[in-house]
Amino acid sequence: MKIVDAKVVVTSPGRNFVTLKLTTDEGVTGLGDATLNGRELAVVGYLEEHVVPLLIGRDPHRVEDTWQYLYRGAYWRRGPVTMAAIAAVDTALWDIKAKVAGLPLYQLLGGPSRERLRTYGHANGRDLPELLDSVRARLAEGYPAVRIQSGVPGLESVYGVHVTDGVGAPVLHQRALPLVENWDTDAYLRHIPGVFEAVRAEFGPELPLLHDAHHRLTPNQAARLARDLEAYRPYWLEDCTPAENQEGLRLVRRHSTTPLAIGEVFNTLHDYQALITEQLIDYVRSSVTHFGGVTPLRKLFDFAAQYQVKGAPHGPEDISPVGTAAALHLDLAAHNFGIQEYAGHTPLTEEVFPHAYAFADGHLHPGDEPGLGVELDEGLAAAHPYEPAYLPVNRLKDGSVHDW
Ligand code: KDG
Ligand code: MG
Repeated sequence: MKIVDAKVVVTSPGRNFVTLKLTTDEGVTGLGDATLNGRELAVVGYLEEHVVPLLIGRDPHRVEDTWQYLYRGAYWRRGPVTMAAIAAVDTALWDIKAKVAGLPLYQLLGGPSRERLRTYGHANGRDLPELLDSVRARLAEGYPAVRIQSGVPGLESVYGVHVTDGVGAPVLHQRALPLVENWDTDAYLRHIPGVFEAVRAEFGPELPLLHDAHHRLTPNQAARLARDLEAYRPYWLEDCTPAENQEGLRLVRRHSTTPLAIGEVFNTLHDYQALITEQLIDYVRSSVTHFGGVTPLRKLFDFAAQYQVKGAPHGPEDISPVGTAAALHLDLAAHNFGIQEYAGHTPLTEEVFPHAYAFADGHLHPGDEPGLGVELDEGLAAAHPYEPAYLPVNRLKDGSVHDW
């Protein structure tokens, strides 16, 4: 079997998605997600100019060899653009292999280790009443666990607290120029423990509560927050320090038993080496889409398992249904799966990417279609072309740029 066509499709059914579609000489197709939020066209260029010419004529069954060829063969390895491009190829090859086998991908990864996948949803509020309403809405939708993000008095906007354009669409990720948010770490650190206290008082001790600090704290500030939240037993504190500063997690760990999750911006297993072997974290957060594909994410899960660290793939709206499905197949098969973030997609996105995976009773299942179980409606995708979009940037009160 040979790859005879490789096409990159960019579409914006509410937000931008980049999809690689491979076709074989036997007419089997495979899809891979290459979406890098806010830098989408860089991955399109990498794929179209440098990867597609290497794929034509290759045997699609050589998944591991193709991964090594693209990773080691380029000499310039790692980085989000490279790894999103390689991820799309790897995912599309697994899709083809599983379709040819006539099996859902999770069967090729070892078969199911569980019946269904526990998820968490997002609750956001500009203030406490709005946040409590948002938690109620997630619980009504069936979510068994909820990430809580709250506005901070004195700040106009805070990570995760979506502003809308008046017709209900979140504008955070769809703007010609980046939205500028403001930030004050002291105000945030004073406010968040009270938010946890209020949510616990309203919903009781059993509801798993998660929180994302989105890389905004120094190790010392993160240690304080982790310690201050301990009494409310968070399920996890995510990205408490900037991802580059991995040594910082040692300080946080020394001061608190609050579980720590990190890694949505990591690209390779090497980024996790010290964090896992020193047991500084509890959950690895990488997605198939930004980690180079199913092949390396499976290796990360296996490595993490030796240290009782669990896999909890990143699942925001900017991972396409193709990337979502790929994660779900791995989650179902891996013994050390923890929880799957699931933000869902707009109805139009669901139409562009019809899929076999299903969300019911707060749990996901990848479905039993051969391959990933996701299609791409290319006609509908073409009707919703790329729109320039950036993530927000963050500034402190003195005007200097801070982590977003
Ligand atoms: O593109 C950036 C988003 O994926 C990120 O802000 C979402 O932190 C995130 C999460 O945990 O879902
Ligand atoms: Mg996050």
